Amino acid sequence: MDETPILVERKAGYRVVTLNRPQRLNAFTEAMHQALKRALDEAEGDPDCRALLITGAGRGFCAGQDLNDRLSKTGETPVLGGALETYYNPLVRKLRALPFPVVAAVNGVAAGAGANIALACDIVLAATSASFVQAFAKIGLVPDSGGTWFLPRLIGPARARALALTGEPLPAEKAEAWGLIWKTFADLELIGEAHKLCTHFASAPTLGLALIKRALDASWENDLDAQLDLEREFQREASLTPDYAEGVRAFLEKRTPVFTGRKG
Ligand code: T3D
Repeated sequence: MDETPILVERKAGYRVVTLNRPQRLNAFTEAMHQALKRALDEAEGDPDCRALLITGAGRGFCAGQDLNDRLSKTGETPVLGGALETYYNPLVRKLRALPFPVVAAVNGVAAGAGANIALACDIVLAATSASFVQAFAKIGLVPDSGGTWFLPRLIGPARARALALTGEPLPAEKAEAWGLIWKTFADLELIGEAHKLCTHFASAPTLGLALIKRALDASWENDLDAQLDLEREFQREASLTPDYAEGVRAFLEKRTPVFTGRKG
């Protein structure tokens, strides 16, 4: 089952990463973490990769940590923290920092760290049958992988608290209505819509999009003055890219711009 816990497909201008342990709803093992890290590093190192699509194999997106790895043969549970430091936290940081858009296509249940890893992606699309479950409280844990940070910011403190404290599943359409995710699609349409979005990003002004990601992330910590200063600096940087020149020229010439996503 674990021979290829992560599948990578190269498309024109983007890559598709599929979490691939369907019998366990794509729950994370160490091998899966290591394979995912390799896949993300390789995508980042590929100048032709201008977007990433993350989805799950089978009927689920990801059920978080594989709990089989958290019970020894003698019935003992481990002291946690190490896997967050080694795997989950670097994964969330990497998803936020990748210099191109990351689209999650949540094809089914996303639970525990699986839910919060989806929320760490730039744009979250979900199948109408999918749900988001902060399963941690049900086993005596605390939402991790950024859950305690993303939830209150995306849906406000009241909803964040209730979801985290009860572990109640949030159906995809309600998640969309609450602003937790971008859009839901009929199950059979989800993956096609996710590919459409990544195809769009594959010919977008990638360096500008990377600056947008950084600016929005920085805004959580900045006051308005600091954010205005940051926008000035990022706008200066964006204006030095060939894609900005191309965007302006194409607009004035009333044609579709051809963006390279490159510095020169
Ligand atoms: O280092 C650290 O450990 C800290 C990091 C923590 C990160 C975390 O993610 S902690 C939270 C771990 N995840 C969970 O607690 C979720 C557990 N799963 C569920 O609550 C349910 O499976 C779901 C709500 C996700 C889906 O329910 P349902 O009814 O659709 O499916 P199911 O029948 O429960 O699951 C299908 C199979 O997947 C089943 O196996 P079986 O009986 O067919 O052989 C089930 O045991 C397996 N599975 C689902 N989730 C996990 C899992 N196996 C191992 N680990 C899982 N997390």
